[in-house]
Amino acid sequence: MVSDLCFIYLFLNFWFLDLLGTVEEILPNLPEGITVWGMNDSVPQGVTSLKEKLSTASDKPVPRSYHVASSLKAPHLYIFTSGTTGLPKAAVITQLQALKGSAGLWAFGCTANDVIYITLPLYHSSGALLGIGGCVELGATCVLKKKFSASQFWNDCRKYNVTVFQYIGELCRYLCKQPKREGEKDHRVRLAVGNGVRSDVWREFLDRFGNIKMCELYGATEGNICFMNHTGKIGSVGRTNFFYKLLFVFDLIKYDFQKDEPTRNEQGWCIHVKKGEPGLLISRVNEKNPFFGYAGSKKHTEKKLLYDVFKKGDVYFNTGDLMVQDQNNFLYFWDRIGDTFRWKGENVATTEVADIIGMLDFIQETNVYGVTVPDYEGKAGMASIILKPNKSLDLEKFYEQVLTFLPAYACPRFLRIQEKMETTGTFKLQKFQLAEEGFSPLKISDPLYFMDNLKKSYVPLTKELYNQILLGEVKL
Ligand SMILES: *[C@@H]1O[C@H](CO)[C@@H](O)[C@H](O)[C@H]1NC(C)=O
Ligand SMILES: *[C@@H]1O[C@H](CO)[C@@H](O)[C@H](O)[C@H]1NC(C)=O
Ligand SMILES: *[C@@H]1O[C@H](CO)[C@@H](O)[C@H](O)[C@H]1NC(C)=O
Ligand SMILES: CC(=O)N[C@H]1CO[C@H](CO)[C@@H](O)[C@@H]1O
Repeated sequence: MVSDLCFIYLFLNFWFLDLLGTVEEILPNLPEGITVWGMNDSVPQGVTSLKEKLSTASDKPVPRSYHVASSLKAPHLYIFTSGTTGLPKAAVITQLQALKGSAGLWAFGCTANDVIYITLPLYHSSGALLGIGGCVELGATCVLKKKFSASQFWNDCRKYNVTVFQYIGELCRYLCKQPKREGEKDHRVRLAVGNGVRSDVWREFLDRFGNIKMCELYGATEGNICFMNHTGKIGSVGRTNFFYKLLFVFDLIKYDFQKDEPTRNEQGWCIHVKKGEPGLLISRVNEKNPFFGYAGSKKHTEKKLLYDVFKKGDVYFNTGDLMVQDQNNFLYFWDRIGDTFRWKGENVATTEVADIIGMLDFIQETNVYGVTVPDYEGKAGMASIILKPNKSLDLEKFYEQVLTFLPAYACPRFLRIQEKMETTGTFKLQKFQLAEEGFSPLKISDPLYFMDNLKKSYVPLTKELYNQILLGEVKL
């Protein structure tokens, strides 16, 4: 198995050729002992041709001595976690994690007869460990797409007889936003495995593309915790039971959005949330459930850990995700902590606001975040949107939509129209940069609007209006 996983690098080499120029620049400066391999007939000096080596390699099974891992805790590879906030960090993936990851598709009922379509980047754990590792483990067929394309997705599925695909974040939503076509249920896809699909999108997806079993999987690249949907319940990432409790010791704890840290009681301990209340998901770190941290910097590793949570000396991994557990122990994703902001003493879940705005027929893309307004506590909501091609912005309709479906505190005070949005490698929207840019029409060239409750609409945010807001003459 361990030797099989080496094939991951083979696949990755197809991608590597695109980046050869970048690697070439630093080749002379690489420390001794690092070998760069290229999957091509001709490779530049300093790079070893894997194709050439393969052509002379034996086709006999690999001797056992080569595929015995010396230690399950030894690093298997490093994976850069996406930089939604701050800089990317290299998470250490051990042999054990790679082995566990490769069992994911099997656990969801995939077999050697499945054809698995992977459009996710292979530099993340989902595509590389669960996807490629999973295919190798099963001996299943893998259809690799260099870059996800919403318009070609179903054609590819038909062409290659795809039975299973992997999704992440916004992929299903992009597919739902495609213009409707004839015969959309005409395919062999029976299962989709991934994470982060919102419940409204999940429903729409099933309605439109047929009876595909959607298996939500929750797990951070560097995390020591993982949930799987064991029920196919819409919106839920999984259900806890005795078995899970035994395997993964996790808790949901109260979070203080003002201070941006877990709430502690008078004794200094963290507090469990009640069922139905959002809480920060943390998981116990110990011998059985270790956390391997990030390469290089101890600081990054420390930041992900919480100490003395419920008693002196205990250690927990902070997932950074807020979850809600219902009365029947189903877990639902609520928001990322960095994404939730506080306004008028209330916590605004940006995913909820984005879902409501996304229902409007002229909206292509929505990104919700909080901006700082002088003399106001918390953050005022801003919705940055992209319009659908050939659709025009209806400000009154927008106003009506948010006011009807959202509590007053969650209605975005500002609206920004963008031509295109920067996303991280996993399609996550870059909020950090936008939040930094604030709401000043002097600095931002995109059209900006302001929620006007008297006019019952959004109005252009002029320089005059901006100044009135800063002076407190116009209240938010
Ligand atoms: C790959 O090999 C081909 C054929 O030998 C060559 O023309 C091409 O330049 C090579 N590509 C790179 C990126 O080195
Ligand atoms: C897909 O299945 C059909 C019918 O079973 C078969 O004729 C075709 O060759 C398959 N396509 C691929 C790419 O395997
Ligand atoms: C938008 O409108 C133009 C001109 O009316 C048309 O050529 C184009 O195909 C339209 N695009 C879409 C995506 O509907
Ligand atoms: C992995 C797993 O347990 N998947 C389950 C997801 O939900 C369906 C529908 O209830 C179950 O049949 C699967 O077993």
